[in-house]
Amino acid sequence: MMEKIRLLEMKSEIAAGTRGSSMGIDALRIASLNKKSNYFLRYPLQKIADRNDLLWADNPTPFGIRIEGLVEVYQNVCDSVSRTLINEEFPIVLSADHGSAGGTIAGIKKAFPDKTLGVIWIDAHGDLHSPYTSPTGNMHGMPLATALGVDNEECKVNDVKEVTLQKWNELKSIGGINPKITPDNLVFFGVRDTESPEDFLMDKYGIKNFTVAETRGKGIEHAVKEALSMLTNCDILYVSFDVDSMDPDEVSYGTGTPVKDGYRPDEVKEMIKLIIQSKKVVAFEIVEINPTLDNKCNKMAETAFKILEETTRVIEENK
Ligand code: Z70
Ligand code: MN
Ligand code: MN
Ligand code: MN
Repeated sequence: MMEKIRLLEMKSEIAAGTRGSSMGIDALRIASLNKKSNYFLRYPLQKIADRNDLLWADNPTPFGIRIEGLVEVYQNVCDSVSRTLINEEFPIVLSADHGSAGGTIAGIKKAFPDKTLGVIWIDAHGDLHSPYTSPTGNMHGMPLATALGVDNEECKVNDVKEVTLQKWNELKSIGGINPKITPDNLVFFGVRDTESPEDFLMDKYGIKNFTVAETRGKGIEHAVKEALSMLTNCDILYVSFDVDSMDPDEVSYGTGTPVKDGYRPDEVKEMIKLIIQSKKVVAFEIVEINPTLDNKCNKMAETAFKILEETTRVIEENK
């Protein structure tokens, strides 16, 4: 049986500090047309409402910038992802900034409340901040903390307004289950740019990070096998692919927060393929493509599109 796929388009870029990732999905479309691929005609595509209108408004919550908009984004993504899963379709979330991923995790848990969910997070960043610890106030640095239900108040550096904390608590509770994942069921690949409050959490909970060097040293296949063996207690998995996990020189800096010494595109493609072949993955997300920053025309989106197309093929041949 072939897996039925549904594309979910979420153009929210309110959680990023740099403008332009909302154009990332259209950049993927252009890449598909240039490749004469009918990818975007092959699958049903559902657009999810964003709150990018807030980009033109004042933001009253400095340590959770546009957090009130992100509550709506989480809710909308959660509803679409859970409906897709309940219809026995596989959601591929094409998203602008990584803030959406907290909503995706909420949607998976809403659809499968009794299943143990594991998360494989391929990213240069840990995205483990809370309003108390964020160095920037950008919400795309916080989705995993909402999924884990951690505030990390021990590492508090910001004085956070009551209204921000109220919205933060709303974010954590979307989907009706909090926490949605436990730290032992979270595995990182490629994380190399964290702040000390994130390091504190990774140490405290023993969150495994396969660094780029470790992944290469062990070989992709062995590293993925090891990651999956850490998640054997999980019934289902979610793969979140932030394109800044890749080396900026390989993808022409076409992302908001490039970090040097990342993966080559062929490495992440292989990694994702092997993870999907475990047959436990129920949702996949790709985020943070920013064509306005690309110094080589549309190279990032073209590279990301190849990975997306191959990933989709593996999902289809899975069942
Ligand atoms: C930094 C912060 C981040 C993605 C940047 C960066 C977070 N730790 N996440 N790009 N995807 O501002 O919290
Ligand atoms: Mn990220
Ligand atoms: Mn990142
Ligand atoms: Mn485990």
